[in-house]
Amino acid sequence: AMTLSQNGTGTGSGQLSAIEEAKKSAAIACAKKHIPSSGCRLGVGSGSTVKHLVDYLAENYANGSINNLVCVATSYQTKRWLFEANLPMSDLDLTPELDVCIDGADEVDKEFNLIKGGGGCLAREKIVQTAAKKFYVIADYTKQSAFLGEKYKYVPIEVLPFAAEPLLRWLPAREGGSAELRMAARKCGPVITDNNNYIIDWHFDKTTQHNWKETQMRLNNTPGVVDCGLFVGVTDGVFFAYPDGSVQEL
Ligand code: ABF
Repeated sequence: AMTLSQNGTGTGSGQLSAIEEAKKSAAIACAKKHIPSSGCRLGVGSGSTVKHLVDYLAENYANGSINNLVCVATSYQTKRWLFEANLPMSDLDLTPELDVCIDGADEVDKEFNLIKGGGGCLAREKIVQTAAKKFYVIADYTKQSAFLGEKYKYVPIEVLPFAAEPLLRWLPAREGGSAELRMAARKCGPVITDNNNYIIDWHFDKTTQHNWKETQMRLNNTPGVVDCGLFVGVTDGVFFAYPDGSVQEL
């Protein structure tokens, strides 16, 4: 476990909020444990928690404590961060096998099943995760739950634009709940993913029990669905960080 200062609650004067401190300590604890100091082919996830991982890598690559590193990004944003941090990058064409992948999540249950894609990245994340021998999740305490859906309300689904309208009808008709096309922040049009697709947020029925493994298989078997934000049975370990600065590796 790691300890951080307890006063990281202000957002002004360069201080991180408690939640950002937690994200940062989860990222650092995971990196220290699972990124070898030399020769790692690393899948780098997406989102604000992963940004702290990129900062840690930047510092430790620049000072030589990590060397022979090669990073494969799971999103355009992560690619930009890696580029700006002067970190060596590859892609799955050149580096189709990765040693480790580290990513964030929106919700993590007791069995390490995940809901991802709240930030719009999920299909590339699942490809990079599958290409890696080991997959670790970094998260702050707000993401920890007993079962998927305890806190999070929907499953993001990346879909081909051609199939969006029928899928908005098929999904709730078959799976219950309701489905919504995710719109861009200022609502002039749909969110466009890194793969030029749309996202449908499927708001599942919270009163019924879901077998997420089977749901994932059904969703991914539906014409027009590229992938969904359910990551079931693929996580090797989770690093949760708490407001008191401690990190728990599960
Ligand atoms: C991406 O970023 C998504 O799959 C997941 O929804 C999200 C987690 O982001 P954050 O760390 O900002 O909460 O990995």
